[in-house]
Amino acid sequence: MRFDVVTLFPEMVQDCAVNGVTGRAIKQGLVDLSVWNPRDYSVDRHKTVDDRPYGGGPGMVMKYQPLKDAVDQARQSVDVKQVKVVYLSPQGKPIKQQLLNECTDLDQLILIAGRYEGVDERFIEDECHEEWSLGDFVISGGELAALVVIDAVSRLLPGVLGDEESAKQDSHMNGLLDCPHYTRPEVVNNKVVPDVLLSGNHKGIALWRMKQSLGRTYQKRPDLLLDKELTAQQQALLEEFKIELKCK
Ligand code: 4GY
Repeated sequence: MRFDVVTLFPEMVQDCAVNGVTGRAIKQGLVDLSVWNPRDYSVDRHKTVDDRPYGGGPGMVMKYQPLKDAVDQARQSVDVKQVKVVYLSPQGKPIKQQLLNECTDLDQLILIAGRYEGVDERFIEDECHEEWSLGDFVISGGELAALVVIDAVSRLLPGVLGDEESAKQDSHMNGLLDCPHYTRPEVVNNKVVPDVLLSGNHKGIALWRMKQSLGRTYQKRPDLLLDKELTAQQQALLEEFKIELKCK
């Protein structure tokens, strides 16, 4: 899969993406990353990419033309079928695991990282298929949001994670929060590791983990349980968790 980021800070994106899981995916040839700087497509002698907002007010707005030409180059640099252009902003659709899962079918995902007060609305309307948000807060530019999307989608691609660290086990892949994890030593601050995890009983461990996932979701993110169908076994595990909670 190929990612293209349109950004005034191409080094920020490249320097970050060469590390960790994304870096390994790129080295393995499972992911391609290209960056496109609108400044390289500015046509005036000052290489202008922004201008004052119509109607007045503080800050600057990214101009349509340098952005449009940068996206066109990104599109024309490969001949593939499934292409999506996404603008990242707090006005976008909140990013959920499901949305990212659907991206794994794409050949090319073009991410637009805005700066200043944002980009000319006509660019969003006419050149972007979708607008996505990390959440209800503001960061200084779309680069970090683009990196989040690249990381989250890359780790879903076949071969990127080893069998050991498989994405299938991740929190949210099943619509639930992750279970607690423990490693050595067996006692920390007088707290012992839950017995079942030391038992070697794999069936028992799997059931305990599912119960914890359900219980933590119920306690920390009850909203996630509203749009989820639990199996009869899961309902029973959650009831057990609630009873144990009352006993504490
Ligand atoms: N939240 N989710 C977000 C953001 C700020 C474009 C410059 C967010 O995705 N991006 O806060 N982006 C950018 C938006 C103009 C500031």
